[in-house]
Amino acid sequence: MLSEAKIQDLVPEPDAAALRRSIEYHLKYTTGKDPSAATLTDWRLAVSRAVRDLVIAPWFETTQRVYTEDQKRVYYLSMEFLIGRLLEDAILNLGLDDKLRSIVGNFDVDYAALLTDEPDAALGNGGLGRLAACFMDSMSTVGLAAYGYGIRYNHGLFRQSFENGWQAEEAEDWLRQTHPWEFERPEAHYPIGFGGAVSVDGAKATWTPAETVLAVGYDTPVPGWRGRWSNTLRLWSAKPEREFDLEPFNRGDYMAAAAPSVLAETISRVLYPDDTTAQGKELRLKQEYFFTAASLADIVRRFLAHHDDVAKLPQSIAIQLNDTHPAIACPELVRLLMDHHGQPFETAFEIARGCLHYTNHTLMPEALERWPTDLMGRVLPRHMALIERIDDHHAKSVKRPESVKILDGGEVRMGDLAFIGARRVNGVSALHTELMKQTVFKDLHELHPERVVNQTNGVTPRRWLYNCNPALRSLLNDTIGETWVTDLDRLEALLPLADDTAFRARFAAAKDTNKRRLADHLKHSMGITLDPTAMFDIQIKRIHEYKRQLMNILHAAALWNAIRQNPEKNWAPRIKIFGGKAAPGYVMAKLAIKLINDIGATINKDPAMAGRLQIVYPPNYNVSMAELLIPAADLSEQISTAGMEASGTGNMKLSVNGALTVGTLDGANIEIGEAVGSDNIFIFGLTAAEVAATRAAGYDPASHIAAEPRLAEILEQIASGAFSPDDPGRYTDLVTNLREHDWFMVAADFSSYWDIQSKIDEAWHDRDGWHRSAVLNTARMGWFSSDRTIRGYARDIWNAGTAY
Ligand code: T68
Repeated sequence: MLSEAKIQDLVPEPDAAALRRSIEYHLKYTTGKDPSAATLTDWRLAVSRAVRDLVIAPWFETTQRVYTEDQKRVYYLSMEFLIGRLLEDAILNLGLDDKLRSIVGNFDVDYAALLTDEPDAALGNGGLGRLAACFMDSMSTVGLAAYGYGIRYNHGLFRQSFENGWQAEEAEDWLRQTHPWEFERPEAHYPIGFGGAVSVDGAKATWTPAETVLAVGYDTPVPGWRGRWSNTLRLWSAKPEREFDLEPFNRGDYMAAAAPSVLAETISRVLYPDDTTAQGKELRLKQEYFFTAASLADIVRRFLAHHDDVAKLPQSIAIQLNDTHPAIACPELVRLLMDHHGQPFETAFEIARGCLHYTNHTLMPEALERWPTDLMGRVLPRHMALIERIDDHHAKSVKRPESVKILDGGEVRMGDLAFIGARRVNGVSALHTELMKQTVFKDLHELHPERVVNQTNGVTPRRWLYNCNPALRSLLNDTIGETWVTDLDRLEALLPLADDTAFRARFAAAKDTNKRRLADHLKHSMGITLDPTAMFDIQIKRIHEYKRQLMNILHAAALWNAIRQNPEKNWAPRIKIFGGKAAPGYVMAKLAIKLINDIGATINKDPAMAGRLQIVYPPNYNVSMAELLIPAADLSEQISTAGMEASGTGNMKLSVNGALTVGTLDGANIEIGEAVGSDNIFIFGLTAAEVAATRAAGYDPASHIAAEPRLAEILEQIASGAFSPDDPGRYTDLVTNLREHDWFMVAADFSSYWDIQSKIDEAWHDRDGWHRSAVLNTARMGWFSSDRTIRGYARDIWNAGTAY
């Protein structure tokens, strides 16, 4: 363990004068600007570099220490890292906030504007990518030797705007400006092959790819709390092996000469924006193989730099596959061990399986990746042959092979490949892990009952409490000290204070500050006015049928009808706030966005709703917007059809920030309910078992609609064009679908949702009781720190140590 003195040496508290000089230096010599000509972005880059300099020493120290002590290394392979902004995170981690605020102010630069000038690194779609980013933070904070590996997309998740209430997408462009946190590593490059042919000579196979691109690494240091440990995030960018083909160039065909570069660079050009449907696109397969193969080449190279026996790989390293996107790692590692290191197949497979672990994030059949065997065979011929061999090998070892084949109906089932090739397979909440065992992996689980384990998700308390909620942070620090930042269970010390009137008032004041901060932001960005004393009722997440934003907006419409009928009733003033993007090709989700905006427009312009009900949908929800919305929420909507949300992590962020949850018994909501207590959460709706039973018995939405006049009425209104007079037929299909199919059981749960929302109205009127519950939510959510999750993976899956 690093002694405290050593830590001080590594991250010396820079005095203000030194920090100031460093910023001036970087402005002048790194950015090349005179202070009088510097733009806000120039200043931001200079400040970022001055801050970055401070994490270099602990970064080197960590790397060296892991090397000399030959610590077990963990490799987290993920197609997505939804990082967000880095500057403020680094400043707060290092404890430099006050100093920098004053230094930057003295340069006559607006500190808040400087921080928000940084574009979000949006290299992910949603929960899966954000989880990877929280894990990177926690692995550094607990002092685990870890590397994240992913893709350095030129374009992250698209920017969303609303055109006449419809979602429009624009390309995102975060790399147009210099990204000051990364270091290009031109020396860390690997040729990655595609296509071509395999020649076999006895036991030896040689793959000659038809096409090769270079994977070039870009490293970002990931400092843990107070900079005492720093791991590396290495993202791969695709480059052409050669920029130009000389032959066409000499002929004067300049376009053809540049062809190799165009082809190579498309691989890391853009993040696929669909977070559910696994579309069998060749480019996607190439992206998956590209980053997996580069990462494995790097991992094996690092191992061989100071070991000589590849059979010992499983003792030295653990690889975590974040969903099936890097599942090609199994045949790729087998290929390296056989074709490059001379291992026989069985040994190679056992070594590979000793290193690999797989996290499943969804049970939805349309999200489970399957690749046509002819596509796989064409793009990765050697891997296709190895997958067949792995499939046969596994089938031979089991009694009923038919049910557990990787190759099925002309397709490669990547979930089964990942399961068969992994030492451990985990789900992301207790319910999800149970359902995995009973459904998608039933047969495989019966064959390998020790393989499936649970690791309930968590969120980093640095970004999602300390950094995003300064008002609550200072209250917590004043009351219980600062140790909660790395030991979130300490929040339990707040329990007795839930009954302390003075403390509750301060807790409520912090919430009020955050609501005003959000209201100010929306005033500036959208020109709308929010009453900060109203209930902020927030649903923020990707737009999906199973997440049921539709049920939430139907509730708003029903509330609108009810308030108009009885305006004098003591309604709890509510502002329903939505945030989230739909996959560009997801027609139903995009229609739901338009419906939210149509119903919102009708409600917002009705004078009878003033002070009672308002709908707000700011466009382009992203990590930075989440940091503003989450601390301001009173009510957190977690209303998925039970059995469909694997875990959820927004549910955790909102609750730890003192929002009360209205939710179904789905994913981690169940564990959140157990932690905060049934009096402090609003649970409604069918359970996962009831959803399954209802479906099995032949679900009939029409009977539920007939029994619930409020729902029947709004469906009539929507179908007749009450919210879309410009196009009365706009929602005909949507309503027909609800009346006749309703796969996500909105009709079955609507009454229960309406009732719980009425209870929530009552609870809101007892504001003291509400704040008491809010305090208890914060106090009891400590277990949902991603530090706890990472310690669980280290103990149960990776068998790796932590320094702190
Ligand atoms: C989410 N999955 C789960 N997928 O939906 C959520 N998919 O319940 C869970 O909390 C979270 O993972 C973390 O475990 C996703 O976010 C994707 O983003 C995704 C991306 C590409 C392809 C498929």
